[in-house]
Amino acid sequence: MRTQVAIIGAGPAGLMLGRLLDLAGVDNVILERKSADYVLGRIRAGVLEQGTVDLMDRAQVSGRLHAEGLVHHGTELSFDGDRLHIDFTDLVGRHVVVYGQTEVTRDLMEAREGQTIYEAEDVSLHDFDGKPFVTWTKDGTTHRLDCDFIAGCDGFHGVSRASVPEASLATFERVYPFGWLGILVDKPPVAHELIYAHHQRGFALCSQRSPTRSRYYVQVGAEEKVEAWSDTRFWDELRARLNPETAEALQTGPSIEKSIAPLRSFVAEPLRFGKLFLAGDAAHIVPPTGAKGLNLAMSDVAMLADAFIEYYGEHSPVGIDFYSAQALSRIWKAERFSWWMTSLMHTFPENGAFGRRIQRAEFDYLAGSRIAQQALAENYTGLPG
Ligand code: RFL
Ligand code: PHB
Repeated sequence: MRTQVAIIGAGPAGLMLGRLLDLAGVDNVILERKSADYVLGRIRAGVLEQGTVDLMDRAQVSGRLHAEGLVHHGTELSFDGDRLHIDFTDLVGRHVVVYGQTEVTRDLMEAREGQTIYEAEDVSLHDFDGKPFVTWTKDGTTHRLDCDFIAGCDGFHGVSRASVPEASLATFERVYPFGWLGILVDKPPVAHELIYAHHQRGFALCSQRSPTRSRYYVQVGAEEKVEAWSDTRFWDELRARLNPETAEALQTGPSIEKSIAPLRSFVAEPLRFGKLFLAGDAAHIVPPTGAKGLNLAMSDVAMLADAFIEYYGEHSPVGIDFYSAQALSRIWKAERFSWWMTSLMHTFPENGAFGRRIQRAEFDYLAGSRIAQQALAENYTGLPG
């Protein structure tokens, strides 16, 4: 088999890249290790920046997003019960849209015209400094795909970044000593907007997927096991971290999904190795506090798609040469914001009393400064590409 761009991974990054290339007439094949149902079953992000919504428009897959997505003009931060409303629209004239990553993935899967090979095992990348090709096995047979370029969109644990010789790659990482325990429940959200809550017991987040489906998170120790968290224990812990009115209004019910995600900041540099390009979680991880992971993956592939389209359309390598530097500049700003919001909102046992006072001062500064709120709103709703 032969194609122009071999895409590894059918998460949101791989599927969006494939869609943008299909629309531009650039031939591509996606290779995915899991089944389509497995990919759709992963509950992850929920908040889309305007740039991501615009990209869904460009990809002609935004019908359901506009019909069902929930426009949020602001969010609430609370610190030991003190509440602060951040009005994005008033502060920076922008908003975000709550629409699950699962739905983004479904919309892209349904629109897919090019070939996607699911359940491709042992995907291997070859000769990306010369004439690249990819091999995999399926149903006991080994297959080979020759290509001009490989796009590594296979997430943090994928094969693409792992195929790069260690000496060619610089990595920057911070692992946080905690994770988020998340629960999905078929009950209306406790509030119209998201609530990010700092509490001495730990961080909590009230999020949502629709008017009848809610997503809640609590910060837990890195060593915690999901089996130790009954629904009752989760709800009690969440209520203890919210202000009394919110805790009172919370509608609880049986969880339909429950999982723990570790928190990490990570960047690999550069994003190009000969004919291999990294995009999305394959290249970087942010802690979920700033809701940036999916949005960053989308902005990476928008840049990468444009680079490939320019290469094939205008026979110009400028875009592919510039991709790594252009994407990394945006990535590091999102890393900074996600780290900052994580530092403000979580409890860090090692910070001690001084660290807690500094967090409180940061919150009080934010509460009293429109300029500080504008900086938060500008970053949360998404910096320009
Ligand atoms: P994905 O989604 O991990 O997809 C990678 C795909 O590659 C496949 N794969 C392979 N395929 C072939 N061969 C191999 N060897 C392979 N290895 C892996 C995988 O099966 C998978 O299908 O990466 P992508 O596309 O870069 O997308 C990134 C996003 O998924 C991620 O950044 C977000 O989910 C992060 N995130 C959030 N981002 C936001 O923008 N807003 C949010 O509100 C938000 N909330 C979250 C989040 C992530 C979370 N978790 C679970 C880490 C909340 C949570 C709890
Ligand atoms: C979510 O709904 O899953 C979500 C929302 C906002 C975040 C992280 C996760 O910052």
